[in-house]
Amino acid sequence: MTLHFLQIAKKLAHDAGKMALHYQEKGFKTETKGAFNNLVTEADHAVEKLIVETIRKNFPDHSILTEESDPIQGASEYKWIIDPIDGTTNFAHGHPMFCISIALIENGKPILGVVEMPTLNETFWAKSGDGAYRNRHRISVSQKSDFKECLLAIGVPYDRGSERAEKSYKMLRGLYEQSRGVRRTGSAVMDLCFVACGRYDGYLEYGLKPWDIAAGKVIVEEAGGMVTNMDGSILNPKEENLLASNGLMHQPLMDFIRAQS
Ligand code: LIP
Repeated sequence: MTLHFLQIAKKLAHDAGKMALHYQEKGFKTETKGAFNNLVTEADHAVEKLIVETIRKNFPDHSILTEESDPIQGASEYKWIIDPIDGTTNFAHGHPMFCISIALIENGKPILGVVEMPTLNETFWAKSGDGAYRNRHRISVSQKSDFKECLLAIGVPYDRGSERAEKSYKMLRGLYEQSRGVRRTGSAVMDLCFVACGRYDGYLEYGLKPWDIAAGKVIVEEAGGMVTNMDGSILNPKEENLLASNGLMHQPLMDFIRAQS
């Protein structure tokens, strides 16, 4: 059954990626959601409509949670968690770092994740118990275990000036001072996929939403990495303060985070 779900999710993510690229070519309207820097575009809505309608047609009794619309409650044990365009600010500026994220949860447990990166021609995907892949190639996290060997990533929440934003700026400096470098991709989902394939050795961010986390979490864990709360406790989709790593860097990063607070 999960293979069938995976095939539908991969085709849907690919079609959604093509739609997003089409909007980048033809142009689109952009609005703000509350804060001046929290954007949503016409493309976010159109891609979401395509994904929701396709899931409803194939699985009318499944639940759906998406970033830009109200949740849909179904009778079955399955729930899809969708970020139609993750990295919307990048997308709105014509920057190539954005992706489409589709995850499936069965009785509260993530069972598959598909992430389409149309500008990179890369599809990251994983089915629980079967490993993680980038296109046709099996991927795994890095084996780095020392900050001095690491390339890390950090995200900064939209609410500038908040306590968690201040903590993020402080951590950015602290990580920079002891690692090979720190990247701010602007897409939590891409940061997670880059940990899964060893491009990054660790990533942390406050204030994420379930759609920023669900698919990337399955992919990192199936690639041999870890995704938890910043204190190492189990991360459930409602919680927002995320630490992801290759596993070997989890304790050093948790110690670093604790030392910052
Ligand atoms: C974004 C995340 C990013 C985070 C932004 C926002 P969006 O998601 O991918 O990591 O820093 O605050 O949550 O809004 O592009 O889907």
